[in-house]
Amino acid sequence: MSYRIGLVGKPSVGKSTFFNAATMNDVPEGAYPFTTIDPAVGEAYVRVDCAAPEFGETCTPSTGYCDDGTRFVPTKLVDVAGLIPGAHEGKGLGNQFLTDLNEADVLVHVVDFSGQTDMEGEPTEDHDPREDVDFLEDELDQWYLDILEKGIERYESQHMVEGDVEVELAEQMSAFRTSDEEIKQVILSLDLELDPDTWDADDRLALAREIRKRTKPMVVAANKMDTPEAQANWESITSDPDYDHLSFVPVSAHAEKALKQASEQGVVDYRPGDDDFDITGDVGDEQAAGLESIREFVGEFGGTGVQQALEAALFDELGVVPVFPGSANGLGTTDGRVLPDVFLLPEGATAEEFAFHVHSDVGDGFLHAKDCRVNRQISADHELDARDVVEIITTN
Ligand SMILES: Nc1nc2c(ncn2[C@@H]2O[C@H](COP(=O)(O)OP(=O)(O)OP(=O)(O)O)[C@@H](O)[C@H]2O)c(=O)[nH]1
Ligand SMILES: [Mg+2]
Repeated sequence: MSYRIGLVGKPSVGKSTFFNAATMNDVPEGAYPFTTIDPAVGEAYVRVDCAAPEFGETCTPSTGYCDDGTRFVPTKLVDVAGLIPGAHEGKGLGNQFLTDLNEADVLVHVVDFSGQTDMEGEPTEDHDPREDVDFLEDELDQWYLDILEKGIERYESQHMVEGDVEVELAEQMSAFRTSDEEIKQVILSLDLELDPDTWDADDRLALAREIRKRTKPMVVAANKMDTPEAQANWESITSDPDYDHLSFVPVSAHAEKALKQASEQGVVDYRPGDDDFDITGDVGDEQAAGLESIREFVGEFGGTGVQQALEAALFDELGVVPVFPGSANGLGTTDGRVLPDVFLLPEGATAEEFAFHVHSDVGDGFLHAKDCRVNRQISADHELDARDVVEIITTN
């Protein structure tokens, strides 16, 4: 199972810079709106503490890599075109963009916290990033509402009598990968009846918003935190109770990119996500000064925030559980590899579901599973925890 993290936000906030820093790609970046038109997909990584050292072993990853006890597990990252107010009515690049978003399991909303770009992504001063945070939520809600209204219309025109409204709505919203059971739960959780005739405009919007929150969880990447303006906005927004419902990660995409580039040049030793690095090669005065200010930044904020934002999205918001397939005789597998894989499983995945993720044959032949750390048998419906090392015992 591979997850897609979508980078969203208005133009010129630094989505492509973030994307390039995370994936070491080279898509165009620019201080003008709509630099990006076609979405780019790349491979980024999320960190998981490797389990091999606990077994006195060294791992041999088959995908991604391991750096000094930290596994870097590949995941897909998508850089989409900038979104402006009215996109659901076709403004800017409009609906195309929203369609690209459909494919994302979780969103990182990149916001220019420096306040130096307006709603259209043009240069300005003293713009309040709150407006950006609000507009993206509103825009997504309107998009969901449009689709919800279509479902209601269809329900009303086809059935006319009371019926399973949630089935019709789930079908209309199938692109968001929601089920009729989930829609029903949302309707009831808002104290609404299972009859759209009784829903007023506010009810419909509340419903759209709730379905959106569940199907497109997101974190806010407060970008350009290397500027004093952004740091001031950070103080005021993260202490504003109106924004308690969101989680914010302080980010400098510039800093991450500079460190990755210096690392490629072989002049710094930097492990992505770390809050410090070593200068290992000859750097000129200018680069040395730049690196020292980055050192100050990562020390203060606990990293550049790029890794942290990706991991907050996947692990905290989406609830993805990383699991190592292990085996009883040490951790070696038949071809001599040690802990070659880390599987990213959906929240609440059981031992048996894990077996199906490994391979359908493994799932079909499932007998029981074993927690390799404590050498104890676990049952098919046991829910797995992050970093479990699990061996599957099959009939074949
Ligand atoms: N100070 C600072 N500037 C940044 C940072 N990240 C990006 N920028 C600048 O912001 C501008 C826009 O960056 P892009 O990455 O092209 O922004 P985008 O969100 O992809 O823009 P569109 O493709 O037009 O939607 C560029 O001039 C970047 O150099 C950062 O962390 N700090
Ligand atoms: Mg871009």
